[in-house]
Amino acid sequence: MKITEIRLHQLSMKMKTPFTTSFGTQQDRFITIVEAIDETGRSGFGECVSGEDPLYSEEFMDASIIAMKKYFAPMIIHNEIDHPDEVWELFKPFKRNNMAKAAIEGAVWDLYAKQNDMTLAEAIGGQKTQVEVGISLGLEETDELLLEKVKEKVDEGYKRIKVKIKPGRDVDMIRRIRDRFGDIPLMADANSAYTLDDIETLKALDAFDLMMIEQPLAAGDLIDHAKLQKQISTPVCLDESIDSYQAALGAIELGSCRIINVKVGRVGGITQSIKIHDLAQKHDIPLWCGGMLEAGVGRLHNIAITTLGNFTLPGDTASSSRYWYEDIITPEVVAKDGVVQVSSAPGIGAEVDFDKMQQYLKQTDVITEADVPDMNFYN
Ligand code: OSB
Ligand code: MG
Repeated sequence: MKITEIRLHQLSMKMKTPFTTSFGTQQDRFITIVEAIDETGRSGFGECVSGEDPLYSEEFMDASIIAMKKYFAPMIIHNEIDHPDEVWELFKPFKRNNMAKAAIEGAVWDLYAKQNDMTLAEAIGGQKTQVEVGISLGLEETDELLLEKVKEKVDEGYKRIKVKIKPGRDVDMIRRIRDRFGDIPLMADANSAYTLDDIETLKALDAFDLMMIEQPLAAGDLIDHAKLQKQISTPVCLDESIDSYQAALGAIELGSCRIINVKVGRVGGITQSIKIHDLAQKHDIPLWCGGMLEAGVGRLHNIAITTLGNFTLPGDTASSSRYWYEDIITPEVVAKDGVVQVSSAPGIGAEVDFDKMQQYLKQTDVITEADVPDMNFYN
């Protein structure tokens, strides 16, 4: 395929409610929608999930936009591609910047699927026609407020409830949720807020039969996570730590986790996600798809990857309306009783609605052949 133009639509979207994790609170979400256009004028879409600031990981949106404009978009325009798996190889000279790489690669995957009249799920080899989803609830000012949110989401039928924890907002808060809601499928996400010095707190969480504890320790701490997993019965799930296929391999070999949260952006795209999927499957490590407070395009990519067989646990991809007053796609993503139907329309399965997107649009950068720099790594 020949991609002649890439557009970077930069959006500022306000979430319905603020979202608080152990690393901060956010309500404004800056999102870049990547549109890759082929010579017939057909468009494929990807979404860059980088945060506004480098708090979740080292990537942040301003840097991702530069990386896409300067390196990844020109590289795609300069090269003819037969299959989206080639994109990761093309990008290889450039280190990391996984969320920027994944956003461009995602647009190529969508375009490839549309050119071949397939759904994105079919293009990546997924079989499911519907996927199960849970919900991720941020920290609230008080436990009472969180309990109200949990009630609302249990009533809406989400397949599991994930709550954020941090030191001081952990054992008692989880106990209150268990006391109130009995044996609902419940898990906790620490976003790296603990160290092995907190072992007694982490052991205390074993009493609550959590499905898993997500990323208790820092991203680089595969060895400490392995030590922790030996001392607690709750399965450790890694999120931030799994930033590559190699990291997944390391975590599995060291016993750092029993479950992996796959985020397409964090690992550098769909091709890498499939590689990690196949590795985890071989080692009986179940997967689920994590969320990054995505707009509709990213949400649809998440659904597509979840159709792969080893995504056996409910992911974070809740309804568009849980985040946005109006999403940028038609139709929006809807979870009913914790189940999202996989669209049978080609590619991501919904239209990017430019009328709806207009209200959020701050800037569109257009990259064409004229923007391909004369540098030897482009050969
Ligand atoms: O750790 O999973 C996380 C949001 C932003 C950054 C990191 C995380 C999250 C979430 C929200 O938990 C998931 C979602 O609903 O999109
Ligand atoms: Mg997480």
